[in-house]
Amino acid sequence: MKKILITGALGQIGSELTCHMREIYGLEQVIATDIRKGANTAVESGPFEILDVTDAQAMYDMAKKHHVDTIIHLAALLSATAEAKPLLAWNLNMGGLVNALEVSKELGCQFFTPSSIGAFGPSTPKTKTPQNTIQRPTTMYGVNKVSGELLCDYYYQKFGVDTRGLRFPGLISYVTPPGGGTTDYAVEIYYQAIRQKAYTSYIDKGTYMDMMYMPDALQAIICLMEADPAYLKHRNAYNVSAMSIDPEAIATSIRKVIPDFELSYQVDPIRQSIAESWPDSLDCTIATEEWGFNPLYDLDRMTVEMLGKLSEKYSLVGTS
Ligand code: VAH
Repeated sequence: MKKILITGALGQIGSELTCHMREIYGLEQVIATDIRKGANTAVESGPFEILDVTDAQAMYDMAKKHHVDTIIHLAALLSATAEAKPLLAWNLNMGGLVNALEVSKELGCQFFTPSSIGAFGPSTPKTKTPQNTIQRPTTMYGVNKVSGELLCDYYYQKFGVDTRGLRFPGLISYVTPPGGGTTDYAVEIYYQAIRQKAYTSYIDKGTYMDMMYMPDALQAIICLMEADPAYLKHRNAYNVSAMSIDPEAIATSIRKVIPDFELSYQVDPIRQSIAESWPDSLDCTIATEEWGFNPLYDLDRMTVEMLGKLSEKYSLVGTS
């Protein structure tokens, strides 16, 4: 029986992955942890503990106490916050990762942590970015993600830790908004669409980035972690994505549900420059070949569900 510890369980991925894994493996089989407690289904639906991932001993003691055999390490600062606080980002993103890898090595845990399209940089081929290509990111977040990919490979090759990872695109969900990301606009636009039928984007028209609806991201994590390791030639940092879109594409999709939705722009130069350093579209064929990656949501299907769920959530039923 799996016993899973999730760090960063109150974040955008963690809050949904915790509940998803509890449905699959059992409520008591998933220990949710985060730096602080909050009103969240991840806290209320099963075991929750406060954990600072920069405290190596605390992480080891908690994993041992709960007889954990799987660590899902999500605690990290995202790209925009990391760019504003680079040293804090290095200490948290890399310090937390090393601690989680060391605990996995000591206790023989299977290990997952996400990488990102942020692991690529301006010299990376921007269209249909290959699985194996140039990785010279120009952001602290990107440096963290490339370093993390290499560190996870090292712990597998040197110590035999069963490390696995995905290069996530921007993730879109209606449960827990992201914080401090460059792709957050693609979530905010849906919230503003149901509230005001208008949104002012900080990312410019024509700025394409990879995106994916959260249910596809959760399924990708489960599929990868359950995959036969004999087929995992790449193991860490698989390219995964469901769509390559810009703000105009999302607005066009929203107008199929809310015809009078209006999109305007007030570009944030910092997050715009981060976005421009990332690929426009990933090549995800390796993930499909090695473990069956197969996203189910395209832009319009995601839009219909996002607007419907957010309208229910904010009891605006029938307004969109
Ligand atoms: C960010 N949402 O914007 C994250 C993600 C691909 C982007 O890593 O920083």
